[in-house]
Amino acid sequence: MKLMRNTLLAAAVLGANAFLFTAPAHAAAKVCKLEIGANDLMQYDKKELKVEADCTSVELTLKHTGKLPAASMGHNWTLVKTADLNAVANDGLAAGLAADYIKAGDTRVIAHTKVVGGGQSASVTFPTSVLKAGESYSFLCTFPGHSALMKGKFTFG
Ligand SMILES: [Cu+2]
Repeated sequence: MKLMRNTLLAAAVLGANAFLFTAPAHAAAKVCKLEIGANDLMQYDKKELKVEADCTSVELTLKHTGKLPAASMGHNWTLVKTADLNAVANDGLAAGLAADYIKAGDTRVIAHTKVVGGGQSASVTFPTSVLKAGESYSFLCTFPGHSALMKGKFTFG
């Protein structure tokens, strides 16, 4: 019995060493790219975005496929915990276009793009180390009045 336990332990140690040898930390970096469109009808073209657990960072690109300017139909992409969605949207109202309708120093905002108008794109990159598997996340547009329609589910893990 003792011999069997030692054998299992040796196998576990060998397994761990093999993993360390074949997967150095710098080679494990994986940037996962996401794209989402937004239009002049105050809509995103996706209701859900998913990031796999092995992604080390996310590069999201928002494309405004409409024609209207940012001042009247601007869109951003903002990532929050679902529980913070309404509060972040409400606090963003007063922040104004120059601040991308994001309250200054809002720590509930995990990541966001700037506000873009028709024909424009914006990207944001963030590490997945700021996300927790099992947490409920949502994305939204914080342009005044838009989050009623412009929101969706963001899943990690
Ligand atoms: Cu919008």
